[in-house]
Amino acid sequence: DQITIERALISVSDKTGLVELAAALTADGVEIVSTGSTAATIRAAGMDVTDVSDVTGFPESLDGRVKTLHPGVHAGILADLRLETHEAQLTELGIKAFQLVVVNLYPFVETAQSGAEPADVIEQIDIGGPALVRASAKNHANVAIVVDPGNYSEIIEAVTAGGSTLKLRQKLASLAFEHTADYDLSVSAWFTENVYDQWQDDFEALDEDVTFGAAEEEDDDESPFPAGLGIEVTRDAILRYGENSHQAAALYVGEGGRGIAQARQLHGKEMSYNNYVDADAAVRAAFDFSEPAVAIVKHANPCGIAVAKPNAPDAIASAHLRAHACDPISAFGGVIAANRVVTLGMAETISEIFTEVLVAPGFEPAAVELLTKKKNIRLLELPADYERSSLELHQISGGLLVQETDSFDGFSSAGWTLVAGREVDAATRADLEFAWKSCRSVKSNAILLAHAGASVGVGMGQVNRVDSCHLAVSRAGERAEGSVAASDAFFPFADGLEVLLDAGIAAVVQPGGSVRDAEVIAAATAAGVSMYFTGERHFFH
Ligand code: 93A
Repeated sequence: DQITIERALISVSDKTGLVELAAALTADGVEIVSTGSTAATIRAAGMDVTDVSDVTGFPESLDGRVKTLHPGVHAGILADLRLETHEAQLTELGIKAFQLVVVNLYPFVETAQSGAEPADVIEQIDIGGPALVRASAKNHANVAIVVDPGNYSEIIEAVTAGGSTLKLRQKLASLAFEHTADYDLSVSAWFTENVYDQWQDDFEALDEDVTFGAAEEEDDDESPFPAGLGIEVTRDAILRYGENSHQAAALYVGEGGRGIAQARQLHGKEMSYNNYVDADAAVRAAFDFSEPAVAIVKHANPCGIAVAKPNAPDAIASAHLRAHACDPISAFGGVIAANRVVTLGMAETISEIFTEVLVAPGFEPAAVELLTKKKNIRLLELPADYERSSLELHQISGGLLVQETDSFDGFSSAGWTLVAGREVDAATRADLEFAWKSCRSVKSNAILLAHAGASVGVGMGQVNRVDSCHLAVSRAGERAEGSVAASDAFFPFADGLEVLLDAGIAAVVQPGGSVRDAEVIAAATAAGVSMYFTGERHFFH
C-alpha cells in the first residue's frame, strides 16, 4: 500500500514551510506543479517548477477564479490506478497522475474578520482549492493530501522513506474533509450573519417610528401590539453551531435586556445554541417561584423541579437534591437553574453529576472554586435584576408570531373550585399549588406529579394527554402513590385521569372546561380523589 511520490501539485495561500517542502521534494526527484504565486515562490528559491497552465494548456483566468479547475488536473488526481481502465485512459488522454497534493485555502476567515467589503470577502471563497482537496481525499488510495503546514514534516519523512502509506493517506484524508467542512461552515456563518445584519437594519428602521410599550397619543388602537416591534438586537456572539453541527448560529442580544442573553459566563466551554435554549427554559422554571427553587432541564423540558422552605438549612442545595431525585437518568448532561446564589453545598453535589450548564443569580466563591475544576461545566451568572422579556417571539416562515409572556401569577388555590372529593389539607394544597405552577414550564401536553415541594414524575411533550399521564406515572414509580397531579390543560376524556387514579394519586388540579368535564369529575369522585378546577390553562409549546 506504499505509493512512491513522483509528481506533486502544490497550491497554497499560506506559504509557511513551502520552500523547505519544495526543497525536500526536489531533493527526492519529485516533479512539482504549482499555481501562480506558489510557483513564483518556489522558483524564486531557485528550484524547478511546472506552471499549472502548462499542464492544462489553459491560462489561469478570470482573475484567478479558474486556475486548477480543469480535467488535466482533476483526472490526474482522481484516477484510481488500481484499475487498468483508469490507467489506460490517462495514457490515452496524455495526463500524468499526481501522488501528492498540497493545498491550503484562500484566507476567507481572516479576510471576513478584517472588516473587508463583502465583495472582497466573497472573492476569498476558495472554489478550486476545496475541489483539489476533496478530490485527493476521495482518492486517498492513490493520493496523499496535505492541507496543513503542520503536516509537512510527516510527508517529507514519508517521501524520504520511499512513499506514503495507506494509513498516513487515510489520516490525511480525514483531516482534509474536516478542513473543507470547517471552511464551508465559516462561509455559511458569514452569509447568515449578513442576513441578520439586514434584519437588524429593518428593526432599527422600525424603531424610528414605533417604540414598543410607549403608546402614541394619537394611537387609538387598543392592542398591546404596535404596527412595528421596534426591537433592537445586536449580534453578541457567533455560536459554535446551531441545533446541529451543520447549522450556523449566532446570539443576538436585545437592548436593555436582563435575561439569559445578558448572563455572564464565569467558566467553561463556549455556550452553544442548545445550551442557551435549555438555560432559558431552566431559568424560566426556577424563577417562577419566589421561594428557593431549582429546575433541571433537558431538551427544553424540566426533568426535575423543586422548591425549599426559605429558612431550611442550605435551602438551594436541598431544592437541587430533590429536583435531581425526580429523574436522575434524564438529569445526566442537564442544564440546571437556581433562583438563589449557588452554595458550596449545592456545588459539591453538582460536581459529582455530569452537567452542561449551571445558571444562577450568583455563586459563593467556594462554589466557583470547586466547580471550575470541572472543565465541562459552564457557569453562567444572571444579571442581578434578572427579568424575562415581556414578549415572546416565534419565527414562522416569512414572519414572526409575537405573544405576551405567560406571566399570569394567580397561582393561589384561593380561586380554585373543588369539583370532586373533599377539601385537602394544607400540605396537599401547597403541593397542588406547586404542581400547578411547575407544570406551566413543561411542554404540552404536560402532566406533573409532585410531593413535598418537588416533582416526582413529569410527562411532557406528548401528542395526547393519556401518554403524558403514563409517562409521569412510570417516571414516578412508587412515588406516584399519594402524590398530587397537575395537568396544564383540561382532560378531554376520563382516560388520562384514570391512569393517574390507578397509580394512586391523592389529588389533582386542572383547568377544567372540557365538554366531558362531568365524566372526568365522576371518575375522580368514584375514586375518592379531590379535584380542583383553576379555570385557567397553561399551554407551553
Ligand atoms: O480561485 S479558485 O477558487 N480557483 C481555482 O481554480 C483554484 N486553484 C487553486 N482558487 C484556486 N486555488 C487556490 O489558490 C488554492 O486553494 C490556494 O489557496 C491558492 C493558491 O494560489 P497561488 O498559488 O496563486 O497563491
